[in-house]
Amino acid sequence: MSVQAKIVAEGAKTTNPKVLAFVEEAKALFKPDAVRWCDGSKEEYQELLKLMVDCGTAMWLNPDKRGNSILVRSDPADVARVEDQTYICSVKKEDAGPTNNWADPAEMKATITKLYDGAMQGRTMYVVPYSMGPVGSPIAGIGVMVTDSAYAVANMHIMTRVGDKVWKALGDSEDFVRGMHSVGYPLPTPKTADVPWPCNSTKNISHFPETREIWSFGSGYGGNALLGKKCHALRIASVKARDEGWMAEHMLILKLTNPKGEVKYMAAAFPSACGKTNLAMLNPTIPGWKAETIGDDICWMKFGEDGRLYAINPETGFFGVAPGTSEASNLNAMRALDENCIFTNVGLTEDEDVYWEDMTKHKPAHAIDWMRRPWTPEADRPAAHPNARFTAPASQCPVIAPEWEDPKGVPIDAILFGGRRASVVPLVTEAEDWKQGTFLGSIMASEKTAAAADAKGDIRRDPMAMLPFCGYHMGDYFAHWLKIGEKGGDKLPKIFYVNWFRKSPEGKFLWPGFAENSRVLKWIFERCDGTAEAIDTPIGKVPTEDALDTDGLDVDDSALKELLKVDIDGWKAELPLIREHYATFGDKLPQGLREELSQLEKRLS
Ligand code: GTP
Ligand code: SPV
Ligand code: MN
Repeated sequence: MSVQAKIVAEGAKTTNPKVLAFVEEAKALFKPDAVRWCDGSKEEYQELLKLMVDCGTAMWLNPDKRGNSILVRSDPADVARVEDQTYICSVKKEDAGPTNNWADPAEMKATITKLYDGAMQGRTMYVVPYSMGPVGSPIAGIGVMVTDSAYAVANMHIMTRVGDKVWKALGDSEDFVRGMHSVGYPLPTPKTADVPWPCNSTKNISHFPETREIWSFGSGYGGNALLGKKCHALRIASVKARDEGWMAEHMLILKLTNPKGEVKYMAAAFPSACGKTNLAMLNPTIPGWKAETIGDDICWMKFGEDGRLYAINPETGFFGVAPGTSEASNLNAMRALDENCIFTNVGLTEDEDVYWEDMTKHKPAHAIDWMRRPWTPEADRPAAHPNARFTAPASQCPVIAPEWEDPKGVPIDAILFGGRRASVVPLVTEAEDWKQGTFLGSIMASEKTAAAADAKGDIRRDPMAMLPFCGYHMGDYFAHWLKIGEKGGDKLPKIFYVNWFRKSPEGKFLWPGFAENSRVLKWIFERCDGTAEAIDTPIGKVPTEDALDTDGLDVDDSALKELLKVDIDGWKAELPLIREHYATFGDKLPQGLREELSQLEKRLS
């Protein structure tokens, strides 16, 4: 028996017939050596870490530097989400839309069934009951995941609420997402050697939105394998949200308190690796203002009895981008990383601590890079993979808001959209209303990042930061946004478009970003109260030069002018690109957005 199969099998922890049938089906397919029903306990988590260390998947970090934390190095070919091998298998092709890879559900299941056949031989199949959101919250949702990856289970322990309380909350209900995951590296005989990071060169991340199922194969990494995260909380949940009249979005949630003690809650959608974790944890640079974290990646919102949108963070941890995280850029994230963390694909220092690019002022003289090779600062390659990640319990964040687990959620006052745009898009713009805000979200674009396994660099449209995560036709998704707008009326959050990434002709960022983004948040806060000044422009309202608090800010006047400037020619040049983008949605593009585009055209001419 392999080391993986040494964890003792136990009996089922629920009598829910749908769950039992699902686990039996998975067992028959995967043919694992053992089945382990996970209880979500601390002991179980420690057992998983130890198992990973014993198998060579992980190593303990120096306990004096990173208590109870491990370093995991993945296969170099398994370091990010695989968007080209991610599918939405709706019954009708048009329901997946032009932004998703589509496959017929029956055909795809036949294909994956072949891959799944015996895929867990020599391994343990873990059964993981989890809740996205506080257990029992009216906004939360339940999933059951089976997997052969101890790494995935340990991460799910940090990222979601796993345990017997989930079976209790589920009862005999059928309302849960069924997730199957295998790394696709069976150990058919006791002699077959395992590898530190088992995975398969064939990868397939398939979603069946109508039946609320996820079938994932071949990858152990992040969004491909932690099924509660992007697969469930966004792709499947976005479909469920459309069906039931709520919203599942790729947004951070933060609480902002002004010097008078007044509070506003903001949600912000930025594409992957574009600053959600950083904004969610910022320390404002303006005296008297306080920011606290509710969530850093995903936001589920439902209408409350008062007609406002209430949001929860469905997760309990941060699966954050490591490179660039430092005490200077994000002190609160660094403090959350002091202990009880999983580090993936970062560098290792001589004293067995972690290292990644821009983590410390001084680079270590020697390290081991994420591919286990000796590394020095002179090396022409980074110590950490650009998409290296930390998994940290949200409760360890020093500025986590006391209400972050409130089952009611928090009422959202403002929604921010943003992306990496070197030109054209100003520092901040306020939409006239929800409809124009939806328009701005729908035309969002960003430079590509390392969070997806393809080329970096050029610009791609990423509506509402949901391009890789919307589980249905993007045109229908826009229509759903407009429908929410009609339902919510004047109780809805105000919508803003921000851009921290505008550059000078020499290619330098014009805006210092990070903690200084609090100045923009302050303006947004005051716009929600109707106090701060704004001027109307063809693309929406922008701050007057005095309205943006720049006391003590180290940005020269010409840069500020450039940041707030509405570049009419730039926007005019953008129009044909927006039309091209819109054309891809065919007649599913809502009339309301067509109207917004033609109004923008008129205002610009
Ligand atoms: P996902 O976890 O992939 O969804 O990413 P995220 O949106 O949470 O991005 P994150 O906050 O981890 O930021 C990714 C990178 O963007 C970091 O390495 C930072 O260097 C950079 N970044 C974040 N905020 C700012 C900012 O205000 N200005 C600039 N210039 N860079 C920023
Ligand atoms: C993202 O890519 O948006 C992430 C990381 O937050 S992953 O979990 O891989 O999706
Ligand atoms: Mn994300």
